[in-house]
Amino acid sequence: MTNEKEPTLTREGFRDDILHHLKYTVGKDRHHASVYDWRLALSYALRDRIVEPWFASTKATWDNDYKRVYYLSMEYLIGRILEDAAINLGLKGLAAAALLDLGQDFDVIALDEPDAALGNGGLGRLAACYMESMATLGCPGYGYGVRYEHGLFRQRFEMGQQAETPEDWLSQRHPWEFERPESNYTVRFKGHMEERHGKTVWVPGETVIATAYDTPIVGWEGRWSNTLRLWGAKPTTLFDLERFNRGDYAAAAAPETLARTITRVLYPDDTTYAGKELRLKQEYFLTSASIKDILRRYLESHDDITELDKHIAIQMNDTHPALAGPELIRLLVDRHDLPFEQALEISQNVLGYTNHTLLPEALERWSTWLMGSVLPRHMQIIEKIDAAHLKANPARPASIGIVRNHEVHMGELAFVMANRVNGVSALHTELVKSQLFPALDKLHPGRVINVTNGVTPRRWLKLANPGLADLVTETIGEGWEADLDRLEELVPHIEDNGFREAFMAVKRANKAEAAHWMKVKCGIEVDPDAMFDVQVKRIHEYKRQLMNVFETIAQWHEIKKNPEGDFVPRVKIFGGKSAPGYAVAKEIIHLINDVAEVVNNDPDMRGRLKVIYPPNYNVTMAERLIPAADLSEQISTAGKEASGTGNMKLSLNGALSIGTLDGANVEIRERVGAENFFLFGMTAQEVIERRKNVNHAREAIEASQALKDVLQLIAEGRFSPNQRDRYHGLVHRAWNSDYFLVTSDFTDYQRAQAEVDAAFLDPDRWARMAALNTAKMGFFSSDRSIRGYMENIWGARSAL
Ligand code: B1H
Repeated sequence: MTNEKEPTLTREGFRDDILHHLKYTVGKDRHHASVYDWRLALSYALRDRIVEPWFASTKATWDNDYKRVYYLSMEYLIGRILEDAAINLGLKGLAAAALLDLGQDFDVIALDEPDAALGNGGLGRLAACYMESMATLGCPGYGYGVRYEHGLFRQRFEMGQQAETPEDWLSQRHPWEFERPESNYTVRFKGHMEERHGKTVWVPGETVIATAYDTPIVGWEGRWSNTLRLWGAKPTTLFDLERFNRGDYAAAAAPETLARTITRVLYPDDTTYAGKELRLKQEYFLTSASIKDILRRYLESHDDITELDKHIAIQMNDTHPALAGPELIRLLVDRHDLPFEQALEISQNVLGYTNHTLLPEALERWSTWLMGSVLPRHMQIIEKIDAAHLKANPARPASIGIVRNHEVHMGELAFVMANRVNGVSALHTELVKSQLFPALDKLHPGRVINVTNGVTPRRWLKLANPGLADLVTETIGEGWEADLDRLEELVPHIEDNGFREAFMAVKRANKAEAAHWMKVKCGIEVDPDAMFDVQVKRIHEYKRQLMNVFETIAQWHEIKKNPEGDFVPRVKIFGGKSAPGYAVAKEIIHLINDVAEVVNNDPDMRGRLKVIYPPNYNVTMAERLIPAADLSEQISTAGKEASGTGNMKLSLNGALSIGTLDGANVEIRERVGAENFFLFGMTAQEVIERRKNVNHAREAIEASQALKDVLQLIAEGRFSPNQRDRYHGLVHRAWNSDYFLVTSDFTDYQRAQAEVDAAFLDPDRWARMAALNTAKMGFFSSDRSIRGYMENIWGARSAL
């Protein structure tokens, strides 16, 4: 599948391509072109190079009738595309050289691109890594998603508090997509059911058109390319001319407003579901358009709809697209005249469901009233699925029902409709079986399997950390990018002083670069020789940024008490957004910023402690901070973080972890070895036990003078001098409820932090541990994850 034209591509040729696009696609001459114009021209020139492998991949799939995999996700947190595409095509060097001839700087141009932020956090970023790995592995596949006009909001800090402004990535031209106005489907909502000639007919009350926008996703070395198809919404009737002529312009535009509302904005909730009618409509919009498109493509080259399950697999990324089951059945029954039982069986053979969380607030439930009013036909079908499943399992507990207490439980629906259900780390999968779906797991043994998450090494090492990537290549040769297990070959080199020095020199350079960026971005000077202690992820109580701030305050207090003492210098770096409606998380953000203000302006802290919280953490910021991290904070309450993927990225880039036995931390620790992982805290089982003691928080605080002092300092208003009672609520909750057990794990966390300090004081030991982290991360390549999905869930084969 290699692009045969590529060897002939020269620096001059590529320069001409860029100039051609600048002139004929962008419409600018080179003397008046802005960075934006150059970026578009470069993007189009690169995109041209994807088209050949893209067409070739599509043709190969048709010609060989490969099994196709469809990934349905409400989120794709892609980030920037240009540099990633250039690297995968092997054209970054050539592009940079060609631009140099034109007086332009590749890095400046790449940085001009806005992040495609069509996701909240880990779940959306995972979908993006998986799309890239499927292309790398030659897994014939399509991603389906929503083309949100506004991705995840931009975060600002106003007096230390999070404020949100709309994100606006589509206000600029988006050069990576191809609009497909000819690929469109009518999606229907509301209305009622009627009996006509013995058939039930859905008479919809609202309709919108889903129209396709395709982005080619190119894999490593451009050997294969898949399509990410995002659906935009268009009105079925443009506008009401009669109303317009009467002068009622607002009412005339109603159809357009209705349509555009659906794809207007990404719901900014991570691990909590919104429960809003519009969200249900978005989910059905994605699902319906995708399933119709899938059936259309299937029937273009196959006659027998009953053979569908031999030729395709559909993966549901959490329950957000779980209407795929009822929708597929609806189309098979109502349009293709299959009996319900057969439609059910085919659909089950086709579908897979990935669960990403056990948190009760994230488990989608829709009232039967809302489901029945937005999707009356689907409500009927869901009840039939439920009845058929209950009938097939007479000796069952009540808890397996899909419809319970007048609510549709989307987790149970997805489980029943899927032939494989998977968790995202070994621990999480065990908990899916034992805590989330115990009865369903017993009824369907073997259905729940594990596929531990992974991250793409192309973006998270090659692109984000070119210094380390080059060192790896110098040390073990080329090819590790698509065979990450080869990082293991670094292990013997860790004994070599020269290698360790080179490894730490890369880290030092990355830290210096990040320090410069922090100075520009936050106006705070940090010492690149201090330990960079990084916690970057969504702000959530279960992720326990609060415990990290408490520890920061304890450290500040220690230094205040002993200003002449010796302390290991640390820069505490935080990054992450809170859901706009999540008041407790917003309070934690406020506290971090308040503590930063006090710490960073305290002369006693100079050379010892700094707190940095750059606003608007996103994929691009992750690419800056992760390569500069020494310490990775993975400190969630055990049993709550399904997997984590930031933990993998940080280890891959040579950061040591301080963490709990949660999610994929367990597997990371297994691989790097217990002596190279700073473990602390209760296990998932101990967490459950601990909560039975209603006085757990009070007892934990009473047992620790340091923690008592921390809470006292916060309560006194030492970090909020102009509003001393600001954190009374927070302190009260720490003493009296503390569901996520910050106080119970705090003392052990401090103990582990002291061990971190001791290790950092021995640079040679630290270097060995850091290099070992990189060397042992091969397993966490998303290529390994996708192979697992292909073999154990999709039954798909590589086309390469
Ligand atoms: C994860 C979500 C999530 N789990 C609901 N669940 C959402 C749930 O908009 N919603 O309604 C959005 C997102 N996200 C994360 O998935 C887990 O917390 C991480 O531990 C995991 O690594 C990641 C990928 O599997």
